[in-house]
Amino acid sequence: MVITKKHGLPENFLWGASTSAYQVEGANLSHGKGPSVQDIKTVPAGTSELDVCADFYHRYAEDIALMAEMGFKTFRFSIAWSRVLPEGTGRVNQEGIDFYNNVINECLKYGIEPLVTMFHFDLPAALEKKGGWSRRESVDEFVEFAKLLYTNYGDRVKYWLTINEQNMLTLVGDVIGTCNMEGVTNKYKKLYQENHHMLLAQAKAMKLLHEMCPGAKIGPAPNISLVYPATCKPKDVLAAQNFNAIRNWLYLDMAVYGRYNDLVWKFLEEHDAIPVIEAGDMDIMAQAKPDFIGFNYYNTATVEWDDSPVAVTDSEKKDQQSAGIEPGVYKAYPNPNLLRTEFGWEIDPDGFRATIREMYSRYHLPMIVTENGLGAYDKLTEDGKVHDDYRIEYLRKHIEQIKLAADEGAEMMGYCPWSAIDLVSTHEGITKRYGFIYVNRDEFDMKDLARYRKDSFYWYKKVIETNGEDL
Ligand code: BGP
Repeated sequence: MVITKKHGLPENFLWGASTSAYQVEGANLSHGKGPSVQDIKTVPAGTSELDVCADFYHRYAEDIALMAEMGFKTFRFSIAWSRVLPEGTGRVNQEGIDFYNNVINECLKYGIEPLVTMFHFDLPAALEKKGGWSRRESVDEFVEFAKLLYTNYGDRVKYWLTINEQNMLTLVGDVIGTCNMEGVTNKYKKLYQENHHMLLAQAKAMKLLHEMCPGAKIGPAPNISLVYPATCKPKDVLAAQNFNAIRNWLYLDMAVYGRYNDLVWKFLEEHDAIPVIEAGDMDIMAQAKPDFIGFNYYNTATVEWDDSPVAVTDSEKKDQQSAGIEPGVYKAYPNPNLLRTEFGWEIDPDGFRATIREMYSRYHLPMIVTENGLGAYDKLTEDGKVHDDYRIEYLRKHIEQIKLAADEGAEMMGYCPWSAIDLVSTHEGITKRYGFIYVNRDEFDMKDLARYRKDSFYWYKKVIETNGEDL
């Protein structure tokens, strides 16, 4: 038998870009939408409220037309749970249902496949007030939400993502405004119980989609960054394996194989944090199968072994891309070989390929990049231009690595950088811009919110036209 392997990017590669509801829509407390955890958090100092964002709620048609002009094959956006279910469960807000119907139909009008994230950091506040993901009921609440989405949109949406960056919700939820640690004595116990409920909710949602919408495809969307050891000291290698397990593999081992990662299990035992697992949970996890893996990649992480006593706390500013410190397990190490963005995030295109290789050899599933990109203080010139050559450079180098990984055999389905259009960052305001489309507003001055095509807009259009040949 002759075995042939496909190489390179497929003809139907899904070029596009991403957004999330609470970061782009605005209208956060109007048109029947209930508040989410993002609307009740204290916004970080120096950043604005979420009532306007990029005003996508009112300008989606104009924005999707611009995406079509770039040649998008897909558009990844999320559905705000509390826009369709203002209290998280029960009463449906028809206006919210209609809004996403309009967004989906607008995409399809241009032949753009909607890639829908079901949950992106915005748990309904009504559910959070009852205890959020720490309650067992949260599993059924998510399934109710999933069923509502499949019922309303399943006839047209073929690609679904369950939970955006569940690993970051667990590791740095305090930074992205999704978790409240008040009065909690054992943070691990709380976080990993919530994590178990999310994993189960995800598994049930994957199974349900396959039952309700045969032919539709679904996958998880964690933030995956390969972890390097700081040196070739064997202990540093162990530390890197620890953090790889805790940051990355726990989530994908569960989504794909339905089992807890052994190193993480041991870590949880040592922290008295084994979650309550009910009879049948693990069967459901094992039966649920993703069709592909969606993943966000910004850069790699580097760690060293840490021998400090448990009392040492993490003094480093922690966010999605920083490893922080887990005493006796790993400690962040600034990689001296990498450049950084204006916001201090390391830039590592080779690490992108290394991450893809590792994921493919572990899981052998098709992969779609659901985020990747560079946040910067872009400047609009007098004549309405944005010369974001630094972004083009970043994206070009990362796409080169996807192509190399695909040549090596990895099945790459698509690429959706962050973000389609400027939107509000998780904790650093809207002037940390990522989009191909500039939104004319500042942090507190809403100006006219007009849209401008950045240089990267024209560049990406050409990349899509040539299926990645002309970078
Ligand atoms: C990811 C999130 C996005 C997004 C992006 C950029 O972790 O999924 O929602 O915001 O990071 O991060 P930031 O907004 O912090 O710059």
